[in-house]
Amino acid sequence: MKIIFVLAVALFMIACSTNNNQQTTNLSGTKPNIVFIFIDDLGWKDVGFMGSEYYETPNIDKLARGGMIFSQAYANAANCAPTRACLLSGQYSPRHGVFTVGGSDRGKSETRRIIPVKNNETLPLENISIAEALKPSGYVSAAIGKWHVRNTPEEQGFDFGIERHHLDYPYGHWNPDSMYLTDHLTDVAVNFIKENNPIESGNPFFLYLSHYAVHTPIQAKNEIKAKYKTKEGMDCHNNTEYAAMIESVDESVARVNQTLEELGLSENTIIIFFSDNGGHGTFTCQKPLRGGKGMYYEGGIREPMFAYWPGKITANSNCEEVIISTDFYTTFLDLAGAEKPENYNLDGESLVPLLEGKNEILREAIFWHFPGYLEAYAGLKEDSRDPVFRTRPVSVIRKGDYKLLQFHEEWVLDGGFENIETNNSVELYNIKNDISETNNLCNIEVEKRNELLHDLLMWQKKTNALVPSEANPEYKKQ
Ligand SMILES: [Ca+2]
Repeated sequence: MKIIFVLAVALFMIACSTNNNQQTTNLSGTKPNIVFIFIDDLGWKDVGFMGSEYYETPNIDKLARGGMIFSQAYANAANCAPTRACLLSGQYSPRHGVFTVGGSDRGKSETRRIIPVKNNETLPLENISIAEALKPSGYVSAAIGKWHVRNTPEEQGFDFGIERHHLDYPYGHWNPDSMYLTDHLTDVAVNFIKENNPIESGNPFFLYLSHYAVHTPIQAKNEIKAKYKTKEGMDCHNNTEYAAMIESVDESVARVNQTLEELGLSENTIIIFFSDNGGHGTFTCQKPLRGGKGMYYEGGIREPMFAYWPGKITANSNCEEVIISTDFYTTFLDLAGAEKPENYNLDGESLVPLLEGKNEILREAIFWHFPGYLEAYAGLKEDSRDPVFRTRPVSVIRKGDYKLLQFHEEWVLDGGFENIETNNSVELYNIKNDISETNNLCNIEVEKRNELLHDLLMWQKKTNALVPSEANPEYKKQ
């Protein structure tokens, strides 16, 4: 028994590094089919493979354990639209201006100290989407489900696009014929795979399956929900309806994988599973991470993620490298052997070396920029910085084990660097030692703070990031 345990630990410790017993496969330019399964608002702990004992995701867990689990995978933003814009464009938010959903001036004006930067709700057409970039390599692409960046998938270079309104789901997860949206999108995805079978067409496909689940409204199938009613919850994982929504996602993943297996496509297909932001504080939590959807603490931006590709990605491997959703664009180009678009900034790095089992990430840091406001959920106490907002304008850097948050209200209005020791404009955490972000090291590890702050300010300059700079005349001190 003890020997088995030691072996299991040894397998788990591969941690993106080469397994000596296995020949490393070169994956660049192999043109696999790419299936990107994108869940909406699914929190870091909302699946079995990340440790939930309440939510049941046996099919997701099976694929996760059959591939590589990423434990420090980040979304580019803490809410829906900006993460999608970054993922589809391969660029950080300052380059396309999609910072948030709707207006950046959420909440009451009298509670906002500073004028936020105006949000752009449209991913500009001149942006070269990942579908456009894959096209020269022969890829047929489909965007099925939530889009959220204006224009249409077709206008952004997808061969096929379909979302909720085409399928007649005007108000939520059910349509007037009592069809469940997660199932419906899965039907469309399965049909797309069958109709674009690369064995027949000769062209690989890119399937961007973007579920509306598990975003509000929280609506589940009764027959699944019934099971959770008798199951004991754990901590903040105890909402039967939310759990049943997650299980429907699990069924979707199973059906997509089963289709690939039946058509004999598995060995030429990479499946990536990811979510766009943290779980909604009303229905779930991501403990031990701090916060949830809408915050730039770990719970708002860290995502459950795996990559599965039988025979190519080592099973039971776990990758602790820090990665971010802008990396997918670059990764897919690498897998496709596609050229980077000319005169176009790409902010991500290819994850292919990690998938091959090598510890190779060249960049030193990743960044976020959120120059707006997101109001707190009514009546909900979360571990945000203040009770009124989930986040106020903030920029963030993660470098090595450290993470620094720069809060623009205090930075601009309370003296910036000059008063940094007292103005509460900066928070610094050692994420490795303090995953819950409880111990602010701003005035303790001063050298580290200044290093990260310098890098963050340089990055803002490099990306022409618009930062809030003007006091709000309507603000009233609370
Ligand atoms: Ca979302």
